[in-house]
Amino acid sequence: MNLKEFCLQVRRDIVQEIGTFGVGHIGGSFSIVEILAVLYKNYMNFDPKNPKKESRDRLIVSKGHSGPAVYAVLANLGFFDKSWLLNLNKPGTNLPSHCDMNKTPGIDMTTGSLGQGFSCAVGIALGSKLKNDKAKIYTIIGDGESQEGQIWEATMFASHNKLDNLIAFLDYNGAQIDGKTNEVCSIEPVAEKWKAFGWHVIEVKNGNSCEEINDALKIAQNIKNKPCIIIAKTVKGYGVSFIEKAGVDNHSMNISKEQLELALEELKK
Ligand SMILES: Cc1ncc(C[n+]2csc(CCOP(=O)(O)OP(=O)(O)O)c2C)c(N)n1
Ligand SMILES: [Mg+2]
Repeated sequence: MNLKEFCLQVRRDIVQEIGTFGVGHIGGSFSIVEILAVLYKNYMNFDPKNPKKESRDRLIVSKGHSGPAVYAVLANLGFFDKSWLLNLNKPGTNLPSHCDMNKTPGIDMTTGSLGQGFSCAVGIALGSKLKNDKAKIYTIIGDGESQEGQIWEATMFASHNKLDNLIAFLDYNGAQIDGKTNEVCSIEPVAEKWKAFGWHVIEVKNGNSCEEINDALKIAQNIKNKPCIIIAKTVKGYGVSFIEKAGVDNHSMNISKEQLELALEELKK
């Protein structure tokens, strides 16, 4: 399966997860599909049969409400049976709405309280470096999440410690829970902010292009003495037209059985 087909499959699975439960964070799950696909397919060192393997690369999805996207990827890679996806968010499930490392094989950190996952990623990167481990630590934060003060404390700490084993993504989809990010509280000039905090910054014009994400990651692997952030302009809800068109209303959406069928039809190869 090539990357494009993999992304289509992942989006079909996300919409199935959320459509089966009836409601969920579809917008911010869809916006990071290409980032997840390129990371897991082209870069990360992991073993689905041994999810806690020593020295594995880690992914901390700090915007933990995008759990449904991560679960769809992990299921397709064989971390657990695909039937689990139909239990998203149900009582007793292994796949809660937000990422939980104690419930789901392949989840490296429990996240959902915005800002905290990124601090954990920085701590894990420092620990890994102190152990002389070769692992790379990847993390994804949101643009709304970037309004959290905790993000900037960790940003400063990461460059102070020269964490060149840490690669972050900013899922810059321009929207948060209650509106457009630049109307709620603009994070601009965001590239300059990260540079001023001592990070290497790579900007990706189309964060829903696997090629552009791959090119950025290729450069990021070889940055020495500083952590690296890939600022990826994405589209919230990318991949299904009625979800994308819902705009700021696609943060958490009800998906009816009819809408599920409509979305699956559009996501056919
Ligand atoms: C500390 C904290 N405050 C508020 C929330 C509620 N909340 C969940 S998602 C979200 C919006 C996040 O926006 P963004 O980071 O842009 O992510 P996206 O919705 O684009 O995926 C908010 C406010 C939370 N999870 N944690
Ligand atoms: Mg956002």
